[in-house]
Amino acid sequence: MGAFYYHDELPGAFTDEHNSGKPVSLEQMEKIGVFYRHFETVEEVDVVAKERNYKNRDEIVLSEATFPGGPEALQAKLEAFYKEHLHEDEEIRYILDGEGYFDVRDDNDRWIRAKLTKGDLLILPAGIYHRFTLSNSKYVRALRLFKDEPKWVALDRGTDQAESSFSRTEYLRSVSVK
Ligand code: KMT
Ligand code: NI
Repeated sequence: MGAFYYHDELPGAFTDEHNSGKPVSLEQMEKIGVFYRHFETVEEVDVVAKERNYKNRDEIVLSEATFPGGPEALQAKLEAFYKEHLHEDEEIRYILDGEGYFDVRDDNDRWIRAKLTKGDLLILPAGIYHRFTLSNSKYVRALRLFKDEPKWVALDRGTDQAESSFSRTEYLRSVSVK
């Protein structure tokens, strides 16, 4: 089941839990445009996929045992996922096994951490600043859903490309009217 809380902003490995003890409600997540559901079966995910017109999907596995290039290559990949960025499309993930942390910025630019485990579906809107990491168990298997050709290029915060992107402008407009 998903857990949502403010990141403690304390030093330590980014794969640590970093739970500040300040929970965040699902209403708060909705206000910043984040969609969350827990589903026992992939059939239930299929219903949402149909409603939202996600026609395609693939599977991603991140684990020290199977990552091409071994643990060092996985660590490098994790560091890339953990750089604050946005995408021009939604980021849609359904956790099949293992666990991971998605951090998203709230409306005051503070990090909210979503701890996801098996059965959790998370949809990040296009244009929201976020980052991802595995937990210390260093293992996740997830479905990635998308509409057509996915635009998964990460636009890093602080670049003109991210700040002036269509998705950023639209995202800020959408949360301002909520
Ligand atoms: C991403 O884009 O950050 C990822 O795909 C992370 C792994 S999905 C659980
Ligand atoms: Ni991303």
